[in-house]
Amino acid sequence: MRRILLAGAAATALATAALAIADTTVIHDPLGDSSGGPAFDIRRAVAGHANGRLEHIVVVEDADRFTKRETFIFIHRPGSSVGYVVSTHGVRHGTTNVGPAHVDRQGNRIVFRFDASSLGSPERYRWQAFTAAPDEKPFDAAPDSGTVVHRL
Ligand SMILES: [Ca+2]
Repeated sequence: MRRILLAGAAATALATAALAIADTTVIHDPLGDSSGGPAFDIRRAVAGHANGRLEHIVVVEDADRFTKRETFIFIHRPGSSVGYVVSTHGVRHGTTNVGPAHVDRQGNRIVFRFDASSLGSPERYRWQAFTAAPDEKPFDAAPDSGTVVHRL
């Protein structure tokens, strides 16, 4: 009986690991392609989950105190012609704030956590991470052009 339980636990752990990998998307971006210097030069952008929330992580070359508030996630949800932007101001759908976002800088990692319900709990969405100062074109983006799918 004990052996069966352990085998079941191992199978569950494997299934959980596979699910975690299946819905984590990683985009690698070249270094040296930021017009805003190394603080805004994206090295990697990740879409995944943490503690039941959506978690996006943007890794830059050398973050400074401005990077946290000048890093954004653009999101396009199927069925919505208006995009979402996630930042230190929360989750915005057009000009409407539709939910909170917790944004934290951990070394060179900018971590965004927010609820899928803010996006209307879609099965998938498309996203692009970018760094930018207000009213300027992006310093860098990942992917460099277009968006990538995150399946929930
Ligand atoms: Ca880059």
